[in-house]
Amino acid sequence: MKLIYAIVNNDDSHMVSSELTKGGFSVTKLASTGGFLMSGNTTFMLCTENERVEEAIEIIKKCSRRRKQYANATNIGTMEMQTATFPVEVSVGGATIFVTDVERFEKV
Ligand code: 2BA
Repeated sequence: MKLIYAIVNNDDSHMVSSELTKGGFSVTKLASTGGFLMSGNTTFMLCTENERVEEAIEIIKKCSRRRKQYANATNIGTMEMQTATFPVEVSVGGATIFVTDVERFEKV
């Protein structure tokens, strides 16, 4: 068994969730926050047989778009010691995926 973690944009999460469920996968959705942009995203946890990992990843890929988002970069001025923030464009997604081994899987 493998455990897949997939971090996706909130705007894609409904589609990812419904397509995985349609595909017969059991998924858990967690509300998460990206450490860099400090904005909300969605983390899916999905445990499945080794043979179905690629199928799950394909569904997640198909439903997750790459987007441009803006982060506020801070520039601390040296002369007047003023703090200025300015937007920096960042490319986010489609999905960030981790696949780990599962030592034991039980439903009791
Ligand atoms: P965030 O941490 O909010 O990152 C959003 C986007 O900002 C990233 O998109 C990347 O393009 C950029 N970014 C992140 N950290 C950066 C840094 N230190 N310097 C410059 N740019 C940086 P993605 O790579 O597509 O990541 C989307 C979200 O997936 C991340 O949101 C985070 O929640 C998660 N993630 C990505 N890589 C991860 C990792 N290695 N471990 C854990 N979570 C990760």
